[in-house]
Amino acid sequence: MKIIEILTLATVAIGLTSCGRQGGTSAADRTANALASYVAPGEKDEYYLFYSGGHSGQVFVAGIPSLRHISTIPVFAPYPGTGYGFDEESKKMLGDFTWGDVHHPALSQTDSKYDGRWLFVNDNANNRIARIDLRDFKTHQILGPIPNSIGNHGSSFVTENTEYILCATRFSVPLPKGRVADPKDYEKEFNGMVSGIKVDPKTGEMKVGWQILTPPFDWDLGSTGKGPSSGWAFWTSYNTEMAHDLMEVNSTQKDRDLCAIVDWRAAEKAVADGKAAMMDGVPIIDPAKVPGVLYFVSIGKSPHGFDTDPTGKWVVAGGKLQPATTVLNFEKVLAAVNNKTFEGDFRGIPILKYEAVVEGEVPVGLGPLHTQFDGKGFAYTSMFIDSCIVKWKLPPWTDAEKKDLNKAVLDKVQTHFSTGHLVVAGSDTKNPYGKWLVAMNKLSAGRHINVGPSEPESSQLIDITGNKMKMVAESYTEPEPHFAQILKVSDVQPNEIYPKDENKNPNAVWDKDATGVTRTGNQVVVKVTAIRSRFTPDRIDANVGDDLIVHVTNIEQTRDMIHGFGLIEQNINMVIDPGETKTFHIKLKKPGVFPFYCTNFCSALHQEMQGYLVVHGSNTTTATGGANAVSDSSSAAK
Ligand code: RUQ
Ligand code: CUA
Repeated sequence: MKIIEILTLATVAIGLTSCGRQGGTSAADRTANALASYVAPGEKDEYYLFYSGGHSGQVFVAGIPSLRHISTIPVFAPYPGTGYGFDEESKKMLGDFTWGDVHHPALSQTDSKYDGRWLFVNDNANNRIARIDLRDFKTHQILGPIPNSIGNHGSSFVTENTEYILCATRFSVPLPKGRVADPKDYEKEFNGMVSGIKVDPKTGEMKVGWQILTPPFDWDLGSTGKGPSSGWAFWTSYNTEMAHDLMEVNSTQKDRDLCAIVDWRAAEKAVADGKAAMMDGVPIIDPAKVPGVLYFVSIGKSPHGFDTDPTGKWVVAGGKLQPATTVLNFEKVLAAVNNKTFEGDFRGIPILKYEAVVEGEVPVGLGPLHTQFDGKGFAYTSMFIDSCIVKWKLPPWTDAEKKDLNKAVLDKVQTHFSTGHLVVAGSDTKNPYGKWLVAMNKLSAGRHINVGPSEPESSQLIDITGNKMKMVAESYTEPEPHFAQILKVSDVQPNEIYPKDENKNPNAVWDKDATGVTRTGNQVVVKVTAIRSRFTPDRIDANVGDDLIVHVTNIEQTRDMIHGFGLIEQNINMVIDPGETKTFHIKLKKPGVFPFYCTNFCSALHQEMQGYLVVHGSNTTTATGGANAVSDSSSAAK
């Protein structure tokens, strides 16, 4: 049977595949599970779950253990709920794009532990990386499209001290971007890329540091090293065949795919030593000419995840189409690098001898994708085809286990259904919190009330404190969670307001006397204050053809005293937090009286928080009524 038929059948057969125990539904289990995930009214969750919103372009924040959705952080798409994409600053960040495809959130780290500063997310679609600041849970920077990089999927992987966000391309194209070649000449003309995005340690500001040119494989998921693998990074690939059409068949021909092992410190040094050539403003390293930057290792059957354990010694690949995970021993990888234990090369890049670096292949079942770790020597792998999570033991293995690695497989719990990513709390740090695992499932197959043809995605919460895993709760989300990060609530201290003395916006105004309307030629600048329950000024006069720039400062200093600024029929919707200043800019195209109002219910007199934009049809601000209508065509035409 063809691989793809197996995959399709497996999807159809969901629920029929056996994955060990069924979720407990006895009365005692129901009570225990409910208590484990219940957060009583007035109580709070212990952890944040930041999960990617996929092609919604957003990040969702839920609480653990309740799995309740708490807020949405818009990143790559406008979001009227927070006014994102309407004010000048966020519009500028979004640029010409109104969507992105968020896959893998990564919390910033110091010494391989979460430092509670930033959350980085990648955009698979438009080759970008964004930084969310955990002081206000808002997007503060969008970098990209990254030059020389197409399909920013193998991303965003943070290094031990957030020196870099490392990214690898899913797609390959002729480089530099804009060059056209026939896809039939794929092998010769197309290239992939690994990018090192440098992060400013103080501000979190990102910029493209350097890139490593690669063959046109489709790089897939990866991770960064720590401990013995400090300074290294890993990616699988699924198209070593270098196919460019009929991918599901042509890219699954080989039994093994070449995966990347990158010494990013060597890449950094190569650039410092002048060994890179510039392309589109970025130093590019050709790894065939700069030995020691890139190595390959061949891993079974279209591998997907490539995850480093908390000690940094074990790196685990999930082979989508082989029923096992492959465990590499990084100490052996280093020995193979140093002793040049290679089994050949591909385009001048050494291929590490598989037998010299592998510790074992663990027969976890069908469709292993991603692996997470609890820091106690156990690994948890998501199984797409088998629809379950498998718990297994990391090396060192006993002799009996080594002889039969089935013995290292300890437990399976069924998921519903076809789990993609999973996350164990803190798995990518050197000290995981453990305790909870969330399975992010691709299909929910009617386990919820019917909402029509499209079903929500499901997430399931699994208690991993005991020998046996225990599923305790499930919830549904908007499209579409890929990876997630779990952060202990006590490990971050978000601001409650924007303090007045920290507002450095030159257009902020804090009292009535500073507000007002200034006209310079065709430009009308308005400075507005918002406080319960009025805008000052509450009347703005301007003319058709004017550039209207409005700065609104919310002068409240009380948490959650938020005001909105909705301007009718002008597609303007700002939301201004306490102490914040936001700006919109529009060209006035039609005459009329346009009410503006507060969109965020702020007080008993919220409804009264309104005003008028009067757009006169001529250049005289005194024009009114019918005269306005009459003079409209002439002034609008200019
Ligand atoms: S990939 S289901 Cu976009 Cu994260 Cu593995
Ligand atoms: Cu301000 Cu409602």
